Amino acid sequence: MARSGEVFHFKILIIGESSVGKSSLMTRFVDETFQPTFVPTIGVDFKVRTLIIDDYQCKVQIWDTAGQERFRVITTTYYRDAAGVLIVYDVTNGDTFSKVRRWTDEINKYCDETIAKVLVGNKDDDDVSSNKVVLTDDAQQYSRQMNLPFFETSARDNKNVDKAFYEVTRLALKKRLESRLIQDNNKKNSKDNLNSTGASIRLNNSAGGRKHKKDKIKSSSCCKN
Ligand SMILES: Nc1nc2c(ncn2[C@@H]2O[C@H](COP(=O)(O)OP(=O)(O)O)[C@@H](O)[C@H]2O)c(=O)[nH]1
Ligand SMILES: [Mg+2]
Repeated sequence: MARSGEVFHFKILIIGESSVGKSSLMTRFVDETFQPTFVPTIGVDFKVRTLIIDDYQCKVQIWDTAGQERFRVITTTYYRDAAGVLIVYDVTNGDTFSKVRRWTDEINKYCDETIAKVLVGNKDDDDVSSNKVVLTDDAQQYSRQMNLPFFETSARDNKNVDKAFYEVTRLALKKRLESRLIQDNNKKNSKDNLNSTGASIRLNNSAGGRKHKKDKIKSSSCCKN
């Protein structure tokens, strides 16, 4: 049962180079399906899934690009009011990893600086071995430098997909609750109020809510900082 009946709404974005699997991650997470053939994304689209995180009910709108990333003309509407973002690269394509920095800069330009971010290396399939060119260690090192939680996923094999989405939502929820706490305290102007650095919300890490039938969560390839 969700706390207080309140529903928290979050807009979560998926960005990264074309063909890294952004649409596939969204479809895997929301519809539990995977489309092996390339279907170009047409029109800005979002899908909704409700998550329960530490008893808070979170309605997550997951936005997928309309394929504009190919032309680097993602509209500001896409970024507006986003609470979280998955920055995705393809572990079998080094060029997509080298563009992660550029996508991070893009987010910093258009989004609030408090936006929750996670780094996702997709196509880390069960049989990826020799095709994998972006090594886990290198991506992990980068994610530490950038202070980003990091997940290696496979939309095809349903590996760590739930974990990545839950983590970005958990971080967004934490930020929402903290800013609310600060606002409440400012309003009350109480003596023992918490200041912006002192306010802190603790949320459990465990993923709750609807369990997907085939979700395989491999913690070994999830590397949170
Ligand atoms: N092997 C493998 N292929 C994937 C995976 N995720 C997506 N793909 C394939 O990669 C291609 C591009 O995926 P898509 O989701 O359209 O990428 P987008 O352009 O970033 O939205 C499609 O052919 C997908 O079937 C994955 O985890 N493993
Ligand atoms: Mg797409």
